Amino acid sequence: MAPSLLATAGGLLLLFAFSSAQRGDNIASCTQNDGFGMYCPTTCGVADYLHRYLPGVTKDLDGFLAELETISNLTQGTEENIVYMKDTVTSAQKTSPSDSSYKRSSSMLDDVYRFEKTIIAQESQIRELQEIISANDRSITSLKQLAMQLQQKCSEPCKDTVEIQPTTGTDCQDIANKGATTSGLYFVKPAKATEQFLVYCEIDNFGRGFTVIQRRRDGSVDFHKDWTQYKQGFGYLSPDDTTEFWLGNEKIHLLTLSTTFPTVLRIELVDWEGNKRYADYTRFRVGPEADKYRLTYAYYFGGDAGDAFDGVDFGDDPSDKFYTSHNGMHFSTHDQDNDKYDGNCAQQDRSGWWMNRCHAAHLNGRYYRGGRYTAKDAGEHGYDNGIIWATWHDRWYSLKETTMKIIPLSRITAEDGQQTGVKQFAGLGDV
Ligand SMILES: [Ca+2]
Repeated sequence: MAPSLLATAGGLLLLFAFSSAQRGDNIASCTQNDGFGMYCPTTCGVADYLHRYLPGVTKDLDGFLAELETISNLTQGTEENIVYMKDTVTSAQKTSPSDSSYKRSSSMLDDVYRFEKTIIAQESQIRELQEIISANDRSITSLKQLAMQLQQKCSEPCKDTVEIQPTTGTDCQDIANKGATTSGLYFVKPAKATEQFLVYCEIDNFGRGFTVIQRRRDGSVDFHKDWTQYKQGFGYLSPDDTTEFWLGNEKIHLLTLSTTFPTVLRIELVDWEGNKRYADYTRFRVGPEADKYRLTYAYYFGGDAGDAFDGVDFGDDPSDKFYTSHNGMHFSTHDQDNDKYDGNCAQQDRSGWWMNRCHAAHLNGRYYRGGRYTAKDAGEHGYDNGIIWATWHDRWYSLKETTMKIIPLSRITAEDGQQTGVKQFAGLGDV
Protein backbone atom coordinates (compact mmCIF):
# COMPACT_ATOMS: atom_id res chain seq x y z
CA MET A 1 0.00 0.00 0.00
CA ALA A 2 2.78 2.40 0.91
CA PRO A 3 4.19 3.05 -2.58
CA SER A 4 0.76 3.68 -4.02
CA LEU A 5 -0.12 5.98 -1.12
CA LEU A 6 3.12 7.86 -1.64
CA ALA A 7 2.47 8.12 -5.35
CA THR A 8 -0.98 9.52 -4.65
CA ALA A 9 0.29 12.02 -2.14
CA GLY A 10 3.07 13.02 -4.51
CA GLY A 11 0.62 13.39 -7.36
CA LEU A 12 -1.63 15.63 -5.32
CA LEU A 13 1.25 17.75 -4.15
CA LEU A 14 2.21 18.19 -7.79
CA LEU A 15 -1.37 19.15 -8.61
CA PHE A 16 -1.38 21.79 -5.88
CA ALA A 17 2.01 23.04 -6.96
CA PHE A 18 0.88 23.58 -10.52
CA SER A 19 -2.49 25.01 -9.57
CA SER A 20 -0.71 27.77 -7.64
CA ALA A 21 2.16 28.28 -10.08
CA GLN A 22 0.39 30.76 -12.31
CA ARG A 23 1.19 33.97 -10.49
CA GLY A 24 3.66 32.79 -7.86
CA ASP A 25 7.35 33.14 -8.11
CA ASN A 26 8.19 29.47 -7.80
CA ILE A 27 9.01 28.83 -11.45
CA ALA A 28 12.73 29.35 -11.52
CA SER A 29 12.87 30.60 -15.07
CA CYS A 30 10.56 30.65 -17.99
CA THR A 31 11.77 29.41 -21.33
CA GLN A 32 9.97 28.29 -24.41
CA ASN A 33 10.73 24.65 -23.69
CA ASP A 34 9.32 24.30 -20.20
CA GLY A 35 5.89 23.19 -21.35
CA PHE A 36 4.11 26.27 -20.10
CA GLY A 37 3.77 27.88 -23.49
CA MET A 38 5.62 30.57 -25.31
CA TYR A 39 5.52 33.28 -22.72
CA CYS A 40 5.03 34.09 -19.06
CA PRO A 41 2.54 33.76 -17.62
CA THR A 42 0.22 31.49 -19.52
CA THR A 43 -2.75 30.16 -17.63
CA CYS A 44 -3.40 27.57 -20.30
CA GLY A 45 -0.02 25.93 -20.08
CA VAL A 46 -0.71 25.20 -16.43
CA ALA A 47 -4.29 24.11 -17.00
CA ASP A 48 -3.35 21.79 -19.86
CA TYR A 49 -0.71 20.19 -17.71
CA LEU A 50 -3.25 19.66 -14.93
CA HIS A 51 -5.69 18.17 -17.37
CA ARG A 52 -3.11 15.66 -18.62
CA TYR A 53 -2.12 14.78 -15.12
CA LEU A 54 -5.54 14.24 -13.57
CA PRO A 55 -6.41 10.72 -14.94
CA GLY A 56 -3.26 9.34 -13.29
CA VAL A 57 -4.20 10.77 -9.94
CA THR A 58 -7.76 9.45 -10.18
CA LYS A 59 -6.38 5.97 -11.02
CA ASP A 60 -4.08 6.13 -7.97
CA LEU A 61 -7.00 7.12 -5.77
CA ASP A 62 -9.12 4.22 -7.03
CA GLY A 63 -6.27 1.80 -6.34
CA PHE A 64 -5.89 3.21 -2.87
CA LEU A 65 -9.61 2.75 -2.21
CA ALA A 66 -9.52 -0.88 -3.40
CA GLU A 67 -6.63 -1.62 -1.06
CA LEU A 68 -8.48 -0.10 1.87
CA GLU A 69 -11.54 -2.22 1.05
CA THR A 70 -9.34 -5.34 1.14
CA ILE A 71 -8.10 -4.36 4.60
CA SER A 72 -11.65 -3.73 5.71
CA ASN A 73 -12.70 -7.23 4.51
CA LEU A 74 -9.77 -8.86 6.33
CA THR A 75 -10.77 -7.10 9.55
CA GLN A 76 -14.31 -8.29 9.16
CA GLY A 77 -13.07 -11.89 8.72
CA THR A 78 -11.07 -11.62 11.95
CA GLU A 79 -14.12 -10.38 13.78
CA GLU A 80 -16.16 -13.30 12.53
CA ASN A 81 -13.44 -15.70 13.76
CA ILE A 82 -13.53 -14.13 17.22
CA VAL A 83 -17.30 -14.42 17.46
CA TYR A 84 -17.00 -18.07 16.42
CA MET A 85 -14.28 -18.68 19.04
CA LYS A 86 -16.36 -17.00 21.74
CA ASP A 87 -19.31 -19.21 20.86
CA THR A 88 -17.10 -22.33 21.01
CA VAL A 89 -15.82 -21.37 24.46
CA THR A 90 -19.31 -20.71 25.75
CA SER A 91 -20.56 -24.02 24.49
CA ALA A 92 -17.47 -25.78 25.89
CA GLN A 93 -18.16 -24.19 29.27
CA LYS A 94 -21.75 -25.38 29.10
CA THR A 95 -20.98 -28.96 28.11
CA SER A 96 -18.04 -29.75 30.37
CA PRO A 97 -19.05 -31.79 33.46
CA SER A 98 -17.81 -29.70 36.36
CA ASP A 99 -17.85 -32.40 39.04
CA SER A 100 -16.09 -35.36 37.40
CA SER A 101 -13.47 -33.56 35.36
CA TYR A 102 -12.67 -30.57 37.62
CA LYS A 103 -9.00 -30.45 36.73
CA ARG A 104 -9.64 -30.60 33.03
CA SER A 105 -12.35 -28.05 33.32
CA SER A 106 -10.18 -25.72 35.38
CA SER A 107 -7.35 -25.77 32.88
CA MET A 108 -9.87 -25.25 30.15
CA LEU A 109 -11.24 -22.23 32.00
CA ASP A 110 -7.72 -20.83 32.27
CA ASP A 111 -7.44 -21.24 28.56
CA VAL A 112 -10.76 -19.53 28.10
CA TYR A 113 -9.69 -16.53 30.27
CA ARG A 114 -6.44 -16.24 28.39
CA PHE A 115 -8.29 -16.51 25.17
CA GLU A 116 -10.78 -13.84 26.24
CA LYS A 117 -7.98 -11.48 27.19
CA THR A 118 -6.49 -11.96 23.75
CA ILE A 119 -9.89 -11.33 22.22
CA ILE A 120 -10.32 -8.11 24.21
CA ALA A 121 -6.87 -6.92 23.12
CA GLN A 122 -7.64 -7.82 19.52
CA GLU A 123 -11.01 -6.13 19.68
CA SER A 124 -9.45 -2.83 20.72
CA GLN A 125 -6.91 -3.21 17.92
CA ILE A 126 -9.74 -3.82 15.52
CA ARG A 127 -11.55 -0.71 16.77
CA GLU A 128 -8.39 1.34 16.15
CA LEU A 129 -8.06 -0.12 12.69
CA GLN A 130 -11.69 0.63 11.99
CA GLU A 131 -11.16 4.23 13.05
CA ILE A 132 -8.17 4.50 10.74
CA ILE A 133 -10.21 3.02 7.92
CA SER A 134 -13.07 5.44 8.39
CA ALA A 135 -10.65 8.37 8.63
CA ASN A 136 -9.06 7.18 5.39
CA ASP A 137 -12.49 6.80 3.85
CA ARG A 138 -13.27 10.39 4.73
CA SER A 139 -10.02 11.73 3.29
CA ILE A 140 -10.51 9.65 0.14
CA THR A 141 -13.96 11.12 -0.29
CA SER A 142 -12.67 14.65 0.06
CA LEU A 143 -9.72 13.94 -2.24
CA LYS A 144 -12.11 12.54 -4.84
CA GLN A 145 -14.25 15.63 -4.55
CA LEU A 146 -11.18 17.79 -5.01
CA ALA A 147 -10.10 15.77 -8.05
CA MET A 148 -13.59 16.16 -9.53
CA GLN A 149 -13.54 19.90 -8.93
CA LEU A 150 -10.16 20.17 -10.62
CA GLN A 151 -11.37 18.06 -13.52
CA GLN A 152 -14.43 20.26 -13.92
CA LYS A 153 -12.29 23.36 -13.80
CA CYS A 154 -10.00 22.06 -16.55
CA SER A 155 -12.56 20.25 -18.69
CA GLU A 156 -13.30 23.25 -20.88
CA PRO A 157 -10.80 23.74 -23.69
CA CYS A 158 -8.46 26.38 -22.40
CA LYS A 159 -8.20 29.72 -24.13
CA ASP A 160 -5.20 31.88 -23.43
CA THR A 161 -6.36 35.17 -22.01
CA VAL A 162 -3.07 36.93 -22.65
CA GLU A 163 -3.37 38.92 -25.80
CA ILE A 164 -0.34 39.06 -28.09
CA GLN A 165 -0.39 41.67 -30.82
CA PRO A 166 0.06 40.34 -34.36
CA THR A 167 2.73 42.78 -35.61
CA THR A 168 6.34 41.64 -35.32
CA GLY A 169 9.63 43.38 -35.89
CA THR A 170 13.25 43.69 -34.84
CA ASP A 171 12.25 45.80 -31.81
CA CYS A 172 9.30 47.89 -30.60
CA GLN A 173 10.25 50.93 -32.71
CA ASP A 174 10.24 48.72 -35.79
CA ILE A 175 6.79 47.49 -34.74
CA ALA A 176 5.56 51.08 -34.22
CA ASN A 177 7.00 52.02 -37.62
CA LYS A 178 4.85 49.27 -39.13
CA GLY A 179 1.78 51.05 -37.81
CA ALA A 180 1.18 49.48 -34.41
CA THR A 181 -0.32 52.06 -32.03
CA THR A 182 -1.24 49.96 -29.00
CA SER A 183 1.09 49.25 -26.10
CA GLY A 184 1.17 45.56 -25.27
CA LEU A 185 2.93 42.26 -25.86
CA TYR A 186 4.68 41.70 -29.18
CA PHE A 187 7.14 39.20 -30.59
CA VAL A 188 10.45 40.70 -31.69
CA LYS A 189 13.42 39.17 -33.47
CA PRO A 190 16.53 41.34 -33.47
CA ALA A 191 18.92 40.90 -36.40
CA LYS A 192 21.26 38.42 -34.69
CA ALA A 193 18.59 36.54 -32.72
CA THR A 194 18.04 32.89 -33.61
CA GLU A 195 14.40 32.98 -32.51
CA GLN A 196 11.77 35.56 -31.72
CA PHE A 197 10.86 36.41 -28.14
CA LEU A 198 8.11 38.25 -26.34
CA VAL A 199 8.50 41.83 -25.11
CA TYR A 200 6.31 44.56 -23.73
CA CYS A 201 6.19 47.49 -26.17
CA GLU A 202 5.27 50.91 -24.92
CA ILE A 203 3.99 52.81 -27.93
CA ASP A 204 3.17 56.47 -27.38
CA ASN A 205 1.11 59.00 -29.30
CA PHE A 206 4.17 60.18 -31.23
CA GLY A 207 4.72 56.78 -32.80
CA ARG A 208 7.64 55.97 -30.54
CA GLY A 209 8.05 52.33 -29.62
CA PHE A 210 9.97 51.67 -26.42
CA THR A 211 11.10 48.10 -25.74
CA VAL A 212 10.81 47.59 -21.98
CA ILE A 213 13.65 45.61 -20.41
CA GLN A 214 12.88 46.02 -16.69
CA ARG A 215 9.88 46.83 -14.51
CA ARG A 216 9.55 47.20 -10.75
CA ARG A 217 6.04 47.88 -9.59
CA ASP A 218 4.98 46.42 -6.28
CA GLY A 219 7.64 44.03 -5.04
CA SER A 220 5.73 40.97 -6.27
CA VAL A 221 8.81 39.45 -7.93
CA ASP A 222 11.99 38.60 -6.02
CA PHE A 223 15.01 39.96 -7.93
CA HIS A 224 17.48 37.81 -5.98
CA LYS A 225 18.19 35.44 -8.88
CA ASP A 226 21.16 33.57 -10.25
CA TRP A 227 23.23 34.07 -13.41
CA THR A 228 21.08 31.84 -15.60
CA GLN A 229 17.87 33.46 -14.47
CA TYR A 230 19.24 36.95 -15.18
CA LYS A 231 20.51 35.64 -18.50
CA GLN A 232 17.14 34.20 -19.56
CA GLY A 233 14.89 36.71 -17.79
CA PHE A 234 12.33 36.22 -15.06
CA GLY A 235 9.10 37.64 -13.71
CA TYR A 236 5.97 38.16 -15.79
CA LEU A 237 5.20 40.05 -18.95
CA SER A 238 1.63 41.31 -19.00
CA PRO A 239 -0.35 42.96 -21.82
CA ASP A 240 -1.59 45.67 -19.44
CA ASP A 241 1.83 46.46 -17.95
CA THR A 242 0.98 45.48 -14.38
CA THR A 243 3.72 42.96 -13.60
CA GLU A 244 7.39 42.97 -12.69
CA PHE A 245 10.15 41.42 -14.77
CA TRP A 246 13.74 41.38 -15.99
CA LEU A 247 13.68 40.75 -19.74
CA GLY A 248 16.97 38.86 -19.67
CA ASN A 249 20.60 39.80 -20.34
CA GLU A 250 20.82 37.72 -23.52
CA LYS A 251 17.77 39.45 -25.01
CA ILE A 252 18.99 42.89 -23.91
CA HIS A 253 22.34 42.10 -25.52
CA LEU A 254 20.65 41.13 -28.81
CA LEU A 255 18.47 44.27 -28.72
CA THR A 256 21.45 46.61 -28.22
CA LEU A 257 23.92 44.91 -30.56
CA SER A 258 23.61 47.24 -33.54
CA THR A 259 26.23 49.96 -33.92
CA THR A 260 24.51 51.52 -36.95
CA PHE A 261 21.35 52.25 -34.95
CA PRO A 262 22.54 53.30 -31.50
CA THR A 263 20.13 52.80 -28.63
CA VAL A 264 19.04 55.09 -25.84
CA LEU A 265 18.31 53.62 -22.43
CA ARG A 266 15.57 55.54 -20.68
CA ILE A 267 15.20 54.99 -16.95
CA GLU A 268 11.97 56.15 -15.32
CA LEU A 269 11.62 56.30 -11.56
CA VAL A 270 8.71 56.87 -9.19
CA ASP A 271 9.16 57.50 -5.47
CA TRP A 272 6.70 56.81 -2.65
CA GLU A 273 5.31 60.33 -2.81
CA GLY A 274 4.39 59.80 -6.46
CA ASN A 275 7.16 62.04 -7.86
CA LYS A 276 8.54 60.95 -11.21
CA ARG A 277 11.97 61.46 -12.70
CA TYR A 278 13.95 60.05 -15.58
CA ALA A 279 17.46 59.59 -16.92
CA ASP A 280 18.59 58.88 -20.49
CA TYR A 281 21.83 57.23 -21.60
CA THR A 282 22.83 57.13 -25.23
CA ARG A 283 24.63 54.37 -27.10
CA PHE A 284 23.53 51.97 -24.41
CA ARG A 285 24.83 48.45 -24.95
CA VAL A 286 24.98 45.21 -23.04
CA GLY A 287 27.86 43.01 -24.19
CA PRO A 288 27.74 39.26 -24.91
CA GLU A 289 27.84 36.63 -22.17
CA ALA A 290 31.53 36.04 -22.97
CA ASP A 291 32.09 39.63 -21.79
CA LYS A 292 29.85 39.05 -18.74
CA TYR A 293 27.06 41.20 -20.21
CA ARG A 294 29.14 44.33 -19.68
CA LEU A 295 27.26 47.64 -19.50
CA THR A 296 28.50 50.46 -21.75
CA TYR A 297 27.06 53.78 -22.84
CA ALA A 298 28.47 56.92 -24.45
CA TYR A 299 27.16 59.54 -22.03
CA TYR A 300 24.30 60.78 -19.87
CA PHE A 301 21.89 62.14 -22.41
CA GLY A 302 19.66 64.08 -20.04
CA GLY A 303 16.89 63.83 -17.51
CA ASP A 304 15.95 65.19 -14.10
CA ALA A 305 16.96 62.19 -11.99
CA GLY A 306 20.69 62.87 -12.28
CA ASP A 307 23.51 60.70 -13.57
CA ALA A 308 23.71 57.98 -10.91
CA PHE A 309 25.38 55.57 -13.36
CA ASP A 310 28.43 57.86 -13.15
CA GLY A 311 28.82 57.16 -9.42
CA VAL A 312 28.19 59.34 -6.41
CA ASP A 313 30.52 60.84 -3.82
CA PHE A 314 28.89 59.62 -0.63
CA GLY A 315 31.45 61.38 1.54
CA ASP A 316 32.74 58.14 3.06
CA ASP A 317 35.88 57.94 0.95
CA PRO A 318 37.48 60.03 -1.85
CA SER A 319 37.19 57.03 -4.18
CA ASP A 320 33.42 56.67 -3.61
CA LYS A 321 32.45 58.11 -6.98
CA PHE A 322 35.01 56.03 -8.87
CA TYR A 323 33.94 52.82 -7.16
CA THR A 324 30.19 53.39 -7.52
CA SER A 325 30.19 54.20 -11.24
CA HIS A 326 28.66 51.65 -13.58
CA ASN A 327 29.81 52.35 -17.12
CA GLY A 328 32.00 49.42 -18.25
CA MET A 329 31.07 47.13 -15.37
CA HIS A 330 30.41 43.43 -15.85
CA PHE A 331 27.14 41.97 -14.70
CA SER A 332 27.27 40.11 -11.38
CA THR A 333 24.93 37.72 -9.62
CA HIS A 334 25.33 35.88 -6.32
CA ASP A 335 26.78 32.91 -8.19
CA GLN A 336 28.97 34.96 -10.59
CA ASP A 337 31.03 37.59 -8.84
CA ASN A 338 32.38 39.90 -11.57
CA ASP A 339 32.55 43.05 -9.42
CA LYS A 340 35.49 45.23 -8.28
CA TYR A 341 35.03 44.40 -4.62
CA ASP A 342 36.87 41.88 -2.42
CA GLY A 343 33.50 40.55 -1.32
CA ASN A 344 30.49 39.72 -3.46
CA CYS A 345 28.21 42.73 -4.01
CA ALA A 346 25.39 40.80 -5.69
CA GLN A 347 25.32 38.21 -2.92
CA GLN A 348 25.38 40.83 -0.16
CA ASP A 349 22.72 42.97 -1.83
CA ARG A 350 20.57 40.07 -3.06
CA SER A 351 20.32 41.22 -6.68
CA GLY A 352 21.91 41.02 -10.11
CA TRP A 353 23.44 44.22 -11.50
CA TRP A 354 26.45 45.85 -13.13
CA MET A 355 28.21 45.94 -9.78
CA ASN A 356 31.34 47.99 -9.17
CA ARG A 357 32.19 48.29 -5.45
CA CYS A 358 29.22 48.32 -5.32
CA HIS A 359 26.77 50.93 -6.70
CA ALA A 360 25.16 54.36 -6.82
CA ALA A 361 22.40 53.09 -9.09
CA HIS A 362 20.78 49.78 -8.17
CA LEU A 363 17.41 49.18 -9.80
CA ASN A 364 17.27 45.41 -9.22
CA GLY A 365 17.59 45.89 -5.46
CA ARG A 366 15.41 44.70 -2.67
CA TYR A 367 11.89 46.11 -2.50
CA TYR A 368 11.22 48.24 0.59
CA ARG A 369 7.67 49.43 1.11
CA GLY A 370 7.48 53.10 2.09
CA GLY A 371 10.94 53.99 0.79
CA ARG A 372 13.04 54.63 3.88
CA TYR A 373 15.00 51.70 5.27
CA THR A 374 17.97 51.20 7.58
CA ALA A 375 21.14 49.11 7.77
CA LYS A 376 19.25 46.90 10.21
CA ASP A 377 16.45 46.35 7.67
CA ALA A 378 19.07 45.43 5.05
CA GLY A 379 19.84 42.11 6.76
CA GLU A 380 23.05 40.44 7.91
CA HIS A 381 25.44 42.54 5.79
CA GLY A 382 23.74 45.84 6.55
CA TYR A 383 24.71 47.52 3.26
CA ASP A 384 22.36 49.71 1.26
CA ASN A 385 20.55 47.21 -0.96
CA GLY A 386 17.26 48.90 -1.89
CA ILE A 387 16.12 50.17 -5.28
CA ILE A 388 18.55 53.06 -5.44
CA TRP A 389 19.15 56.07 -7.68
CA ALA A 390 21.51 58.01 -5.46
CA THR A 391 21.56 61.25 -7.48
CA TRP A 392 17.88 61.70 -6.67
CA HIS A 393 17.09 60.05 -3.32
CA ASP A 394 19.92 58.93 -1.05
CA ARG A 395 20.93 55.28 -0.85
CA TRP A 396 18.74 54.59 2.22
CA TYR A 397 15.64 55.38 0.20
CA SER A 398 14.23 52.60 -1.96
CA LEU A 399 12.15 53.68 -4.96
CA LYS A 400 8.60 52.50 -5.52
CA GLU A 401 8.59 51.93 -9.27
CA THR A 402 11.22 51.69 -11.96
CA THR A 403 11.20 51.18 -15.70
CA MET A 404 14.15 50.54 -17.98
CA LYS A 405 13.32 50.78 -21.67
CA ILE A 406 15.20 51.27 -24.89
CA ILE A 407 14.55 53.10 -28.14
CA PRO A 408 16.70 53.95 -31.17
CA LEU A 409 18.61 57.21 -30.66
CA SER A 410 17.02 58.65 -33.80
CA ARG A 411 13.60 58.56 -32.12
CA ILE A 412 14.28 59.86 -28.64
CA THR A 413 14.29 63.49 -29.76
CA ALA A 414 11.34 63.03 -32.06
CA GLU A 415 9.50 66.19 -33.10
CA ASP A 416 7.39 66.45 -29.95
CA GLY A 417 10.42 66.24 -27.71
CA GLN A 418 11.25 64.02 -24.80
CA GLN A 419 9.77 66.33 -22.17
CA THR A 420 6.26 65.78 -23.47
CA GLY A 421 6.83 62.06 -23.56
CA VAL A 422 8.21 61.96 -20.08
CA LYS A 423 5.36 63.90 -18.56
CA GLN A 424 3.12 61.21 -19.92
CA PHE A 425 4.77 58.27 -18.29
CA ALA A 426 2.45 56.74 -15.81
CA GLY A 427 3.20 54.90 -12.62
CA LEU A 428 0.92 52.17 -11.39
CA GLY A 429 -0.43 54.64 -8.84
CA ASP A 430 -2.05 56.63 -11.62
CA VAL A 431 -4.20 53.79 -12.86
CA1 LIG B 1 34.13 40.44 -5.78
